[in-house]
Amino acid sequence: MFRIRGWKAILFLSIIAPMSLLVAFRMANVTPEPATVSDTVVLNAATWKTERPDHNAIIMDTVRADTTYEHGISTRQSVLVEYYYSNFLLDSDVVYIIVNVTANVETGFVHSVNITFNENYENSGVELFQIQHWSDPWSLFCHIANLSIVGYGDFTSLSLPMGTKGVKAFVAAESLNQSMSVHIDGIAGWFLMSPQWRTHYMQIMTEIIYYDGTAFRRVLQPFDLEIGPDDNNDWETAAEIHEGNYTGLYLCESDSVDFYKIQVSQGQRIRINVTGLDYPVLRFAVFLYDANEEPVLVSSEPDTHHEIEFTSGYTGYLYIKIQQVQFWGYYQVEVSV
Ligand SMILES: [Ca+2]
Ligand SMILES: [Ca+2]
Repeated sequence: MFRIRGWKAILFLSIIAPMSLLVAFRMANVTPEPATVSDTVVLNAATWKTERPDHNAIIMDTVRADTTYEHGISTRQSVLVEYYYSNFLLDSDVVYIIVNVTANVETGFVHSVNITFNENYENSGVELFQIQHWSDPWSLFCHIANLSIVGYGDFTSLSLPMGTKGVKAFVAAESLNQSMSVHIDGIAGWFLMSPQWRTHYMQIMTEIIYYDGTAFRRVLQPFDLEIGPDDNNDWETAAEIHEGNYTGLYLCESDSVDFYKIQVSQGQRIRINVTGLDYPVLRFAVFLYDANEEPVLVSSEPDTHHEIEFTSGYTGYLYIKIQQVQFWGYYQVEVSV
């Protein structure tokens, strides 16, 4: 099971060895726990969904959740889903994520910031990448301002081993000197530990506790992430789309067709842009069919981008088949009417 090769072994050992020394480490001089938190606000979940690739892929999707001075606090928060590594460490597919939290209060101070990673699939795990350096101002991989890390757990620190559902990792940070402005960002590796066909749901929850001058308050921001294979491989399962932009779509040898359908009216003009991302360079063809599965427009020359304009001669569903021809990778579909 512990099959680690080459430079990956160095990477892995550089993480796990120092971390075992730091389990349950707590810093002194931290702000005491608030006696009571008088109010909790749960902000709308920021959601992200993408097809699970079967090769290494650059994803680089930012899931943003910003609020501007709600209940005396302004937050800028994001989750950047960076890379997908297929069959990487521990023979697992790994998704690398950067969690980024900034909070400013109008009066009072920020008390603490907690970040929790939750998943109900028991075999997976989360590794807080180089957590021992998160408080280091010279770290390349994380940035922290006016906060000190007072606790953490993940599977490499053995405090949250794989094989249990629920919390996969957490970071607890408290503000230094009752700061009005704090920031933390760092990298987490999401070890899926599952076959490629499995869909995963991860919730990253950030919790900011602050004092607004009269009481302690709490603001929670969920980030709901989903990664799994598609199920739109034929006419019956075509995914319905509308005017707009669709991202996180993927084609490869083992998932060589994706079907979509869109409601059209007679005489309606539709523009469909299908664009492969820069890397890896997927080459594909696009076919439009009417509701009787008769082809109405074919853009069959394998390419990384197809721009199609179509005026419908009927009212009903228009079907779009995207066919992988060469290589693999993500693409996006933009529909304008
Ligand atoms: Ca697909
Ligand atoms: Ca498909």
